Amino acid sequence: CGGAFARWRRAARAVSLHPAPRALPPDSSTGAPDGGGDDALRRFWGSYRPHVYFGMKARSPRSPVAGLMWMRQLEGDVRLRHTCEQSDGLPRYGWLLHDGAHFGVQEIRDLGLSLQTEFVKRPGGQHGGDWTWRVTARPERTGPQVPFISLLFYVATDGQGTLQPLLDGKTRLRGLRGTSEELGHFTITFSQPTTEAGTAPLYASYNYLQAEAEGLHRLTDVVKASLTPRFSYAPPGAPPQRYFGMEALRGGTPGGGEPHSQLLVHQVTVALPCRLEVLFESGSFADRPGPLAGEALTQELQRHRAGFERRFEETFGLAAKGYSRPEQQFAMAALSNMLGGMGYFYGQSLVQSPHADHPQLYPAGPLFTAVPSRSFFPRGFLWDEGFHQLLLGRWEPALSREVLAHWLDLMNAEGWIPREQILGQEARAKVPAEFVVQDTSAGNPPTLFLVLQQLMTQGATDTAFLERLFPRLQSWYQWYNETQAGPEPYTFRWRGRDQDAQRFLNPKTLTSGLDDYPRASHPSPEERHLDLRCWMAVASAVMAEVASRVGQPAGEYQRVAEVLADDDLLDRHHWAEALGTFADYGNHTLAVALERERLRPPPPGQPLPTPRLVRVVRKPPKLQFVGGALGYVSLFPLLLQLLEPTSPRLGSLLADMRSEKKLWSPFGLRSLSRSSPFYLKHNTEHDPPYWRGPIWVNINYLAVRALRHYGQRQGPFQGQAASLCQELRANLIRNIYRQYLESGYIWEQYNDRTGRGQGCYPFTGWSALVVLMMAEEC
Ligand code: 6A9
Repeated sequence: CGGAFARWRRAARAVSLHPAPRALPPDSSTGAPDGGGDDALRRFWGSYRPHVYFGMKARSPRSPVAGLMWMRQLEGDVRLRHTCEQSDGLPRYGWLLHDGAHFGVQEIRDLGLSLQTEFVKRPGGQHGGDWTWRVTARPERTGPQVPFISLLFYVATDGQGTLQPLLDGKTRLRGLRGTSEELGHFTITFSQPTTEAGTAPLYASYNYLQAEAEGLHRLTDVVKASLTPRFSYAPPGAPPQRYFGMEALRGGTPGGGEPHSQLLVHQVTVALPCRLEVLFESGSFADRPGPLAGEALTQELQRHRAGFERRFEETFGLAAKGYSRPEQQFAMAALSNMLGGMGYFYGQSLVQSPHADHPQLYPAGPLFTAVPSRSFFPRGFLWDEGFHQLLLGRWEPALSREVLAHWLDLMNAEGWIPREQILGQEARAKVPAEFVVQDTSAGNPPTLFLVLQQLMTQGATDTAFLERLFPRLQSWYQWYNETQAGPEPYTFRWRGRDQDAQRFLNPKTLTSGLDDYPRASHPSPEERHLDLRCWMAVASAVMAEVASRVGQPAGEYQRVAEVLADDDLLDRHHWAEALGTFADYGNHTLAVALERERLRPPPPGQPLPTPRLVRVVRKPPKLQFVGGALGYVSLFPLLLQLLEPTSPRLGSLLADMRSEKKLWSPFGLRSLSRSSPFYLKHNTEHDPPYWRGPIWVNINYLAVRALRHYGQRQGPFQGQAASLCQELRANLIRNIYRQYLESGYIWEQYNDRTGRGQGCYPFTGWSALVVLMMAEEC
């Protein structure tokens, strides 16, 4: 009975938030000026719905949302575009300019059609001010001839607030009046379509829908269910043409359930080219100089564009470094996509504690974060975020501070932060059920320490900020030390490796972030993971620095930092003399292979079952350094700059890096050596190689950064590091830029033989670090 109670208490701790005062000042994301201050007000509205092609919401838990859908009215091929989907096959889309606070300019190329979607905000009043959208649609020379299109502008509530349609005739929604908790009263106005230049109004057909939805994740379904092809588009002097338009829903809302959202949609069917504007006006904004529309809007956009370019050059200096105009535009787009990929999510994770029988709901909370990919992973990932903020922290340190605070505020009473944040119904809708639950014993590299380190170096952290973070940082640091400890002092081990070793060529280690990177063939408590040890060395050093800045005892952090940076101890735990490199240690054999399982012949008349691939182990494993795994993990002591500039190990890592038989490619460092038996190997039939050869930009960024570091420090390898830095940096920039021009996108990874982008796209999470590589010369 006492045992059961203790277990219950521990299970409860897993879903209790950390008791320290919040790192985020109260109300820091509300629109009220007396709440969070200027920054909060400035950032209240934004394109914080990165999973839709174009949409906005406010940073409040249940904000009303606005968005755009469109259809090309092509005979026999009408598709509704709304959420970013790779299966839409758009030739390109993304932000060309976006400053993270005031405005953004996006280009979307569909087949036969391009859309420019712009927004500008205007401060004023008590609730985050006004904003206007401008959507300009043009025909594209390539692709099918699109005679006319429909643009569908919508506004939806998320469980609170009201929307009241303002109609012009029966089918034209000219605007709406609304209220919500944090927005107060507001109006939205849909302007009539005009020519591209905004001069003359254009003929258009209108449809209008007022409906309920089970939630924001159902908006597409509701609109789809309302479409019928019975409408007629009949500009004067031309023959009428049928088109798909919305009409009132019959037979209830798709999905059923209690309606949670009110939805108003304005459909404009119009010929190309055209331009439309949507004005949001806050009721509390009394002394507005005039509507933010037409010429006034053009001027505001112009002013913001000029300001952006100036600030971009001041921050990154690419023109001064001699980059061409198209290269600068590429870099601006990369940064803008990371900023335009910021989301504001609110909701509850589902987590599994070892002390609980079932997954439990985590407390509800907000997360303001960049996302790795708008189409494929439009949500927060812990270690990705550290890389994102290395870039965004240069653009706007205050933004990074807020993001850090949001992440730390999601910590539980054990000091754990969920790795993948699937918050809210829209986020949940994108993830297959088996991936939703987050394990409370699962870690992920603590890259947020790199961000803190960077911000401190930039002089962008005041004591008050560090004081608010400190108790949480302490717990986070302690969580790693206690739960991810290795078999010996000062060694570490990722928990959460795949248990079913039979199924995999090499059981994965998702928690490390390097998924299928080969580790010991047989997971065991004897394992020591080199990458985690190096992360902990950085974490310790940063903790020491933060502690001393906030006047807390720093000695113990400092001591551990020194122990973990000691090259002799590192050698003892991780230098594999026989392999000539640093390595993991564990229960390992290389004599493994995937083979078709042998099945007994079925009884007569029964069909032959399909044999699966299973792992066969030809030689039993033994405790040893993990061979056959030269790659990113081996480089970690260099990547995180733990080696002394005089260390002979530095020389051998540089040689491995530069060897074309091992890690070097003309497009960047490959994740796994070409000489590894795991190089480009499937892990199961359905699990293609991921971190087994392809080039990943986050680690390559660390490599360039570290080579610069060693290139600036006296030692026997200084010259070699400096020249590798230049070569590697140039290879990466050249290839990522070229792939962008050719494919229209920045990618999740790059092929080590062809340089081609692969994996998901657009991926303007850490791959956008190319901007820093351009800005930071060797
Ligand atoms: C599975 C599929 C619609 C994998 O960038 C995010 C992470 C990285 O943190 C990690 O290091 N990516 C890398 O190895 C993507 C993970 C996506 C998992 C989602 C569900 C949903 O499909």
